Amino acid sequence: MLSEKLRVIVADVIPKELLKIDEEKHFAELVRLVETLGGMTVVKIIQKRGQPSGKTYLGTGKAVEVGEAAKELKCGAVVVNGILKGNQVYELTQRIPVIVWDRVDVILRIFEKHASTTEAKLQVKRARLKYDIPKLYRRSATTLFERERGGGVIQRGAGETGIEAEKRHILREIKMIDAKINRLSVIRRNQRKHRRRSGLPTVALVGYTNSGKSTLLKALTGKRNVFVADKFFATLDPRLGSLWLPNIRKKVLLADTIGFIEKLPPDLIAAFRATLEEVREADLLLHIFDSSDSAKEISRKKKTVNEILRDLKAEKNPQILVANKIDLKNFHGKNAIPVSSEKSLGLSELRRAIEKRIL
Ligand SMILES: Nc1nc2c(ncn2[C@@H]2O[C@H](COP(=O)(O)OP(=O)(O)OP(=O)(O)O)[C@@H](O)[C@H]2O)c(=O)[nH]1
Ligand SMILES: [Mg+2]
Repeated sequence: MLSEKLRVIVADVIPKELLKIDEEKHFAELVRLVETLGGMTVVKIIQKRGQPSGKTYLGTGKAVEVGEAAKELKCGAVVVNGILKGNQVYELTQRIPVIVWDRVDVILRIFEKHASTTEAKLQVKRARLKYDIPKLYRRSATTLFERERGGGVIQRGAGETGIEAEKRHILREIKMIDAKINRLSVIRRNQRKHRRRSGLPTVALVGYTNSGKSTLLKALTGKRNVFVADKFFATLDPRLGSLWLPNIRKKVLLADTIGFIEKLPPDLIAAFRATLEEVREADLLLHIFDSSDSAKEISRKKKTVNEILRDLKAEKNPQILVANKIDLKNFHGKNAIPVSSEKSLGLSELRRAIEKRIL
């Protein structure tokens, strides 16, 4: 077989007022997410309408059209760039004969694929369970519907009791996972306390996914076993490295974190709270961005990162902006320290900036 890649149609609803829209740019991030998952985007479909349909997200007719295109082009999945409600998933699957995912489904699947440590796996499992609860009713309704069509006599009441039982079971499972995550976060907290007692300040690397946080950690600390990849969410089990600051003769700890992305649901962030406590407690944040992005992308991503920092109650922590990947494109911004983590450019300037803020 030549390729076993999942063929995907990506779709979105855009307000009518946006007259010209560059499809390539609009879908660039979702296409990368699909790619990270091992799929390939075959068609990009944009529907212009005031707002997504409450019933089917895409308009009803458009949904049928997308379903037909999926069949014709042998696609195995349709991915919607927004966040679908339970009933919208149900209504869409009535019209589209292949898998229907939303943006969060894709992100969760990438997380599931990349999680390697016990803690990361638990966090992802929790996020998945939480995300699936609102979809339970409709999913069960689908099964009911199919069974009814098959001629079986199903009492609706019985089905709903089943759904309640399933929901209770999931909530119990989440509780168990929380207990395990809590045990692990107690260990982390103790490690942090111990570090604090030893007087080592912590600097946390934050930023949009794929901006080069892990590469910068490697470049600054020389740490070898840090995973770097041209993938979204390469890091789910962040490492710590130590950084020697020669001018102030001090050692600081540098903490990598998971990457942020737009429309990351609060539950997903909450699932990673144990890992992200590091960010809130850091003495200094290095906010890394990819300076080879367009100005518009840079500001969109910075805004997303700052919003997530606010969610994490870390928006007031001192922050240094770091413009990474300057080897790809000249960077002229004034408020950021230009570096190339890959080519080791600008690192002494960055070290000096850290020294000034740590003193
Ligand atoms: N050209 C260039 N590429 C870079 C630079 N820094 C990182 N990269 C590349 O950017 C990609 C992402 O780098 P990572 O360090 O894994 O990014 P990250 O921010 O840790 O990403 P996540 O953990 O997925 O959130 C990799 O392919 C790196 O090789 C740089 O300074 N210049
Ligand atoms: Mg990383």
